[in-house]
Amino acid sequence: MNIHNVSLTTSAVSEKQYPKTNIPEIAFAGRSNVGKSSLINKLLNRKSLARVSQTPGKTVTINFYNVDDTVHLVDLPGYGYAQRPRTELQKWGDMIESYLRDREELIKTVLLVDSRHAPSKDDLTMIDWIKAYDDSGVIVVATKADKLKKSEIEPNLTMISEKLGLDENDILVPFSIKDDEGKISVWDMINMMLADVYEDEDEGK
Ligand SMILES: Nc1nc2c(ncn2[C@@H]2O[C@H](COP(=O)(O)OP(=O)(O)O)[C@@H](O)[C@H]2O)c(=O)[nH]1
Ligand SMILES: [Mg+2]
Repeated sequence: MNIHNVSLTTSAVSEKQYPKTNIPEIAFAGRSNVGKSSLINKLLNRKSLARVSQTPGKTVTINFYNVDDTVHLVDLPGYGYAQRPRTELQKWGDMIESYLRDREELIKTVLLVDSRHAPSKDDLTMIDWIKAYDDSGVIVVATKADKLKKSEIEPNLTMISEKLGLDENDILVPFSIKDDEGKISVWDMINMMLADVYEDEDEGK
């Protein structure tokens, strides 16, 4: 994809603030610090459009990045951060669930997990949630692949795939911000999904 104009459209704390434009959305979910913002920056060739934080957690917002009025890449609030007060957790859950359930523009939620570790209990809950609202196959991105030795990548992907219970409809790809391989794979998938959406729209005309 040739990217021309990218901007943060909205940093939403509630549904009312979600963009009103009807551009398809690809959302990125995963625990705090897994690399969601870094992946979005990498996809968009931007150093710090999406805020990459050293101290994860804090505000619960859904951030929408408009790419050439063609797609919104959506940075969902992270989970798995221990010191969150209960009210915050509740807010996080309500926000994510209503977004996954009700958001018409959402065409796919991509789950990010750390390529070095077994998925957490929260990751398993998240994939169940994603599957509950989309039965067309999950895309899982295993982040920080540069932190593994080359020989560790395949065995780790196999382990992650087993733990998440992935099947032939699901896709698991390694990703790193240090090279362009993962970026190309993720863009290929996004472009395929967008082609479907825009093709259907054309047919509907
Ligand atoms: N080595 C390496 N570090 C990464 C990668 N992706 C993210 N990080 C680092 O992981 C930390 C958390 O990243 P961030 O994008 O803020 O995670 P988020 O909380 O999921 O948005 C930052 O210090 C990033 O620089 C990667 O592919 N390789
Ligand atoms: Mg982030």
